[in-house]
Amino acid sequence: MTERTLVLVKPDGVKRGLIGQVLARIEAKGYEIEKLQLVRATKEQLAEHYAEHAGKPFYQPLVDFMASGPIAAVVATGDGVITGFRSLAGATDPTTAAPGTIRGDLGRDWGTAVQQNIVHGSDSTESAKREIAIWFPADEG
Ligand code: DAT
Ligand code: MG
Repeated sequence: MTERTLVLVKPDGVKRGLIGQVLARIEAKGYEIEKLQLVRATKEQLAEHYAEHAGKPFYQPLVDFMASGPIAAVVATGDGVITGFRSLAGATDPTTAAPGTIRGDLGRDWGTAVQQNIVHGSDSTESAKREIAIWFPADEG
């Protein structure tokens, strides 16, 4: 089924010049880039985006990190792109993410800052819809 997902290239990925590599992997897999924008996240956007993690010990460092520099926000579309992109991204912690994945191949400096894992990808149809509306408020679906 054709789906849409929200991908973010996080501030570490943008700083390290990895936007192109992330987009290339999405495109090489056969997904389409439907929308793409470089943004500075507002506090409100981050609070909404990471609402499920509010109150967890890593929440504040995560939000601070996400506000530390520009983010590339992407809507990608394709057959099964929601789980498909998460499989391209790899495990949350880049020290255990498999080689061949974005986090496994490109991640570094872990342990103290697992939140620096280059990309975000929506984890369900509901999350994708909710998250696309946060980063592309004018999106009509
Ligand atoms: P994912 O990004 O793989 O969907 P998640 O939704 O569980 O992972 O967490 C969101 C982000 O929060 C994740 O990309 C990195 C950070 N994070 C998650 N668990 C963490 C932990 N135990 N310590 C530090 N940061 C964490
Ligand atoms: Mg998540």
